[in-house]
Amino acid sequence: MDWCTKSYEEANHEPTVVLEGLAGNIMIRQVRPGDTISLSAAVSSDPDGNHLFYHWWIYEEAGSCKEKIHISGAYSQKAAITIPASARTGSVHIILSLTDDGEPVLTSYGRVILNIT
Ligand SMILES: [Ca+2]
Repeated sequence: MDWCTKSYEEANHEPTVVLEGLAGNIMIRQVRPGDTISLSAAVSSDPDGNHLFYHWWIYEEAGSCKEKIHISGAYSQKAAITIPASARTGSVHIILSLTDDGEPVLTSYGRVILNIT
């Protein structure tokens, strides 16, 4: 609400999520069991020049793959996940929470949907 009462320069603005260099915050990829998938949000930015904090996490309720999946580099600009070789079908939804250190703190979200085929 600072946007309403303060000038642009005084208010904090939410970070801009950019996944894998694409202009967008949702990405859908086809993957195979055993694949290792690289995730990058390195070109994301903040209009105020704030420092950014990255957190990649799996939104288990949204996906249909029941295998346990580990994210390496979950708190980095770049992360990776490996699809278990035992996974035969289903989807994995990965959320990126991108949080700035402005006042107030603001978070933007990106989503990567992996369809296992
Ligand atoms: Ca900001």
